[in-house]
Amino acid sequence: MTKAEEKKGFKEEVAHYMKILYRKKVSEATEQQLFQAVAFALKDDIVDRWMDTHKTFQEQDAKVVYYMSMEFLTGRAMGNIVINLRENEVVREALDELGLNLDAIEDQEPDAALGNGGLGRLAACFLDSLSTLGYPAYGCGIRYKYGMFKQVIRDGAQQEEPDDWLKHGNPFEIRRSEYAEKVKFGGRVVVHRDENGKDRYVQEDYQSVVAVPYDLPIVGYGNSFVNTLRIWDAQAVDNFSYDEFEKGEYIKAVEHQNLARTICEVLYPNDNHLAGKELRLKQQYFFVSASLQCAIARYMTTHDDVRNLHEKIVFQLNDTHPTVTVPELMRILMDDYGLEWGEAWSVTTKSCAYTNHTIMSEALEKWPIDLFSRLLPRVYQIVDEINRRFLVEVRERYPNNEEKVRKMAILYDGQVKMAHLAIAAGFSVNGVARLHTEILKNQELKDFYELWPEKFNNKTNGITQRRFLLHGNPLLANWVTSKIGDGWICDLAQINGLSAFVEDAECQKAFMDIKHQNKVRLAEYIKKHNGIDVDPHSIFDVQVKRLHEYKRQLLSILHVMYLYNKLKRNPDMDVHPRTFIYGGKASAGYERAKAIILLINMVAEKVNHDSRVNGKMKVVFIENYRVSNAEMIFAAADLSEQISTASKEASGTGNMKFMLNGAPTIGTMDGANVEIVEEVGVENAFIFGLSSDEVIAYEHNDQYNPKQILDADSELREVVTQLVDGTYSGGGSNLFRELYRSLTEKMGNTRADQYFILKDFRSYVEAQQRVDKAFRNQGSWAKMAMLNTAKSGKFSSDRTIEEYAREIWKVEKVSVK
Ligand code: NBG
Repeated sequence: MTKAEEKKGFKEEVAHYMKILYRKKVSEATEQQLFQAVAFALKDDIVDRWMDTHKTFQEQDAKVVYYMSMEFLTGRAMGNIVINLRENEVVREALDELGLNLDAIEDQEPDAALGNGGLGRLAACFLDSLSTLGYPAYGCGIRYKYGMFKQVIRDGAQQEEPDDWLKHGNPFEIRRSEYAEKVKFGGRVVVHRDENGKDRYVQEDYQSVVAVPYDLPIVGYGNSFVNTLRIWDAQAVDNFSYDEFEKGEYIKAVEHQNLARTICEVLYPNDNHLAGKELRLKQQYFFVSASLQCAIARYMTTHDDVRNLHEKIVFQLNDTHPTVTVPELMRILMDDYGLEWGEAWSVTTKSCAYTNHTIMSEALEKWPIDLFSRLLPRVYQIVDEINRRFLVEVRERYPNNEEKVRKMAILYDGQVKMAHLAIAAGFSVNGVARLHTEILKNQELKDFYELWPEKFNNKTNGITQRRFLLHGNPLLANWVTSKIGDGWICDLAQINGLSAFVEDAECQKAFMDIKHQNKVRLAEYIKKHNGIDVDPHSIFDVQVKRLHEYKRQLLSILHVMYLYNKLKRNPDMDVHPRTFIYGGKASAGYERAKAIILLINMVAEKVNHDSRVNGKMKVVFIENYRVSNAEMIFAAADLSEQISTASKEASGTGNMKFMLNGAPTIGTMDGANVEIVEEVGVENAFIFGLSSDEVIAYEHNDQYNPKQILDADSELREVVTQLVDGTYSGGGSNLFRELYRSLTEKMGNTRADQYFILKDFRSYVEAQQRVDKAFRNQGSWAKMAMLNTAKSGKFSSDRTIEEYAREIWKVEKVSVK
């Protein structure tokens, strides 16, 4: 087909769907209707490939990865689909000819925000890579009715509004009611002896819901390969149980309905923190049980012995959230397929692998045994037996060491420890950056590592360059392609080809021009959304990520306050103008994180209106940070703030997105920063602060004394005092008192300044001075920025997925003609 024919065909399809969906002509449609019709036209292209992909899986009897995750932060789909189908030009021009603009239409799509932060976004990047590389996979998750809340800033404070992302319907999804599964909760377990004298465990008097899957296509780049993200919705059994109703059990019948209604209602908005709520455990079991039943049923349509399941299926557990996969798989294999314990254990332990994403203790999942056993009585029996057998093994290995037994037990102290269960049953345990994996092996999971060193391995995270460069930064993407060809799109290692141009003055200029244009684009966004004028010539110093104390947004805003004090005293101080840009959500119940947002906004209010300094510094908090505006923010950043307390950030992935877009890192030696610095060279980053070993040593020896630091540093003392002297709180002293106390006092069991903000302050200030100096030499800055892009090859999620595929999953690529 010629391009003209393709465009004609596409326009006809849009007109066709406009008619079918809305009984309208394209010229009469609303913007949302245009989005829907264009989406359906694209879906038309996708579905054939999707069917072919699945036919090929079947024909080749391919081994399939099931990526089990409570979160998939996919963001918008349309732009990515257009790019991956390689129809960008055709679609864009066809729409142009209709007087429409693809970008404006893309803007009509709500973000699919079925995730909190890095963990959910990683899952989404992984799906993109799995499809692009041609690995058969299902993402398995929940179709939350309300995704991550919408953040609104009122009077400087965060407020949460529901994210009704399905309001207009999701044109890309397909409801597959024929694959619905029943999921049971509560009741009790009874044992029946069957005709062969075998005990059968049966759950009775339970409540149940029907899990209905919705499939979303995950389109690979340029390869006709389409995997499936299968997210489950809950429905009441039989809509309303008239049986129960007639028996007078009206309340019970309504309870079933309510269970179905609540289970998929909302994503818990916690990042690196355990919610610990009964409903959360229900969500976990709900999607795990449905996904497993479905996966096994699918396997059994073409195989006859479930004992070989692990040859064709692998379940990757994205953190401990889906760990009930282990006992649920055991249950299905034993109770539904009649396997003996040993047989079922053999299959389970060959098919489950676990990824750890954090060492933060408040994120480690532990469920009270009474809750767990009440909600999942049969599953609990199985966990109990796994624990019993596991402890036999521990005692054999460490005789007379009950301390070990206590530390390692899956059931202890009235709790079910999900990480221990995942490690005991998984054949692989991985961390998400080299440093993180080392900390797991030598500190957090040391006992397990000593018992099973062979299970432990590292898989450093990655990001998809298709979304975060090709889609998010088209100017730079085109320029890179003009220099080194387009091989980088599917093989990011090739981007190292740019290294040859970093000394070239013309290339430096071109690179910086593109950055400038992207900064202008962001400045317009800020003007529109915040009403603030920012200067695109200033340094765009950016910290966007979830709000969390360990990520230390407080450290950077204290630095802003410090700089402001200095500039007020000396308005002629020689600093390059800066725009400090923040964005990120705080979990709705996390008061301290919310206070930090308020502080940032109060500082912004003051600084931006102070004519003595606002030519040199501005502070902006971008409301409702999410995947869609993130793409634009990364493209416009000069400096990437990655300043977590060393040892606390498992990997980070934002750090990689900034690097790819040519922003050097100011950061600690934490998470994947370590590997970023290794790739780009320490001279092309701004490293500061305690090392992870130093932090861990302080945590053990309890020798850290923040008071001493404050006593010795009057400028820092001034800044910290400003938290409570009314400088930023309209004269009142209470708004930030709690923050102040967290820095200066021991509170309950937590040390004063537990994240070493005061300790690292001076070294951070000094690193910021190096940034200021470096930026003034635009030639050498351009070189540094370009080198960041050039050396980002390692951080493609394609590389990460290749490692998972080869070293953990043992899956093969499949090609679809
Ligand atoms: C997060 C870590 C990040 C990491 C992502 C993805 C959790 C529990 N962990 O450092 O904090 O990049 O996981 O691995 O959300």
